[in-house]
Amino acid sequence: MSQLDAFPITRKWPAAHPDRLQLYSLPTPNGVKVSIMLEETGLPYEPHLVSFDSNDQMSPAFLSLNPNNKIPAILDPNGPNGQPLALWESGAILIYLAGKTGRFLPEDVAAKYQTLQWLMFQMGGVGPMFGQLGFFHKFAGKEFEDKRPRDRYVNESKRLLNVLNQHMAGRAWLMGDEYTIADIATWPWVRNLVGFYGAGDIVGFKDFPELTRVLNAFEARPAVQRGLNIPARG
Ligand SMILES: N[C@@H](CCC(=O)N[C@@H](CS)C(=O)NCC(=O)O)C(=O)O
Repeated sequence: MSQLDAFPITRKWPAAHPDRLQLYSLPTPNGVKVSIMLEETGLPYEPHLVSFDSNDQMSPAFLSLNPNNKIPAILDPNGPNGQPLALWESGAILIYLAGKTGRFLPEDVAAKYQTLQWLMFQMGGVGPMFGQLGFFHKFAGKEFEDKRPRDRYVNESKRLLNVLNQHMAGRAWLMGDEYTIADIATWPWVRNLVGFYGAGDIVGFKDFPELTRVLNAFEARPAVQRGLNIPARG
């Protein structure tokens, strides 16, 4: 018996290593934030694939941990006070893992809150807006005759990209020289916009040279390359 047996999610996704942090995810732009963070920190963990093909995110086992039916989610057997901690929302998970490992969130108080500012900018702006653009540009919304919703998200995505592009001039990472959880949250979404969504032309990505530069640097990190494919798709 392990402490994790009390969590119904472990019945659908049994923990082979109950002493390790359990990750329930899929390599989407939100999912890879956490696998990249785990790879960057070297924390031992066990990844479990939540397949959208079989609607795993709607299963009672998954909903028992995250009632919001979205990946990523984690279950840490060694949470605060030695108790297991279940957590969802990628931004909260990144902050938690940064606190647990002392990595990728500056100690300096001002720099810490500025990192959280950029993290919130990703969570509240970049992710939701790019996601909507993906719907109207690549998925079901593509067929809609009325192009105004698509155009709204194109314009908003361009605006966000411009904010990022201006900020990145003369900086290696969002916080300057220091690579942080804000980068781990943001660059997978920029990558997804031009890659998987194929929206580079429609947002004029070539007009944002700083973003291409930083995205290349992000993708060159070995931990990022590993994290982008975790959990492996079945
Ligand atoms: N704000 C959430 C968003 C998570 C999210 O949207 N996850 C998507 C994949 S990228 C998902 O699980 N979609 C499944 C569904 O909506 O059924 C986070 O950052 O964790």
